Amino acid sequence: MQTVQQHIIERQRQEHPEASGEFSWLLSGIILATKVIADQVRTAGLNNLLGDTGQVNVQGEVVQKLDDLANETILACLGFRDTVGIMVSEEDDEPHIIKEFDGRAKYIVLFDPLDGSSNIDVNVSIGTIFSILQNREGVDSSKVMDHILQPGYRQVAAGYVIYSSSTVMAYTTGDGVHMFTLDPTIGAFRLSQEAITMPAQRKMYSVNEAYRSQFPQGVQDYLDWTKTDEAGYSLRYIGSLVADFHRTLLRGGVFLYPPTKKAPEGKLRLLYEANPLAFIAEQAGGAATDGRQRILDKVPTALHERTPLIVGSKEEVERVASFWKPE
Ligand code: P6P
Repeated sequence: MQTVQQHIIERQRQEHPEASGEFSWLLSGIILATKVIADQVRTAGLNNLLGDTGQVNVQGEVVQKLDDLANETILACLGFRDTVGIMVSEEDDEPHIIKEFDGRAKYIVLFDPLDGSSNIDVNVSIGTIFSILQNREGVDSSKVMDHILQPGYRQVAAGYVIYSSSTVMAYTTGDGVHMFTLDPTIGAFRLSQEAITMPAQRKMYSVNEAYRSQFPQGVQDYLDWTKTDEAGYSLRYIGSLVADFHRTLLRGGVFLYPPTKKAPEGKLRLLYEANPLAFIAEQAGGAATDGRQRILDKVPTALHERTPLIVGSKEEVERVASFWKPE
């Protein structure tokens, strides 16, 4: 049996012997938070935690009670990890400045505390997504946005936790993708799959086709092709990003959230949704683009900016690109 903490320390020892354990200390804060969230999600129906708070967040979305709880849980579990300088949450307009960057505090944690929360009340799988950057050498701590708005290829780690029939964590630090299942009898995430590779192709696409008429013509052409006898694709769409991505990571296929007339830059957020999932996808041998460029090469210009997202098996992402070449 290997827990995620042991795995992280072991990999750090092998891959980054110079690491002083600060990074694994940070990750253990995230692990603690997601164990608490898993318990809150599992018992929400019993503790009057379903439904919304009546508030609307910076995204213009109604805040579910569990969104708030998950957000506060992560802020509390990480706020006292002296290696964290800044935290960025999907739920909060502004970054949380925890402390000045110094020799020890050098990490920026960006997260969507509970993605897909509109599905909570109907017991559909939901998830936490996180991305970790390091502060930029030589840039003053006061230049907060300069430290945050880094392209995704600079991430030092990324991961997600899916709260479903079981609670599963996947993470990467750039040395492959590793997956752990929460063992409720001991309260620890135990290694379930190491060095996961995404199948290079699979005849499965995942998109909300209700918006089809709003998609760029090239995307509509791709969707028409998938329905031909020659193509023979099937469609799976859960409407919860972490669940749709988790299936794509393990079984292959392609997930698309293209631009629509209502959301010309797509609906999903670059910093704490597309970037971490793109890092994981590439580390598993997959690919992620916004239709024009690699997600991880995009230079962010705003904290909550959105991006179109095409992510999944390399060949499937390339096949979408063969139909849709945005001008
Ligand atoms: P639509 C959930 O609200 C979410 O942010 C993602 O989890 C999911 O992939 C997407 O929105 C679903 O959006 O427009 O298909 O309902």
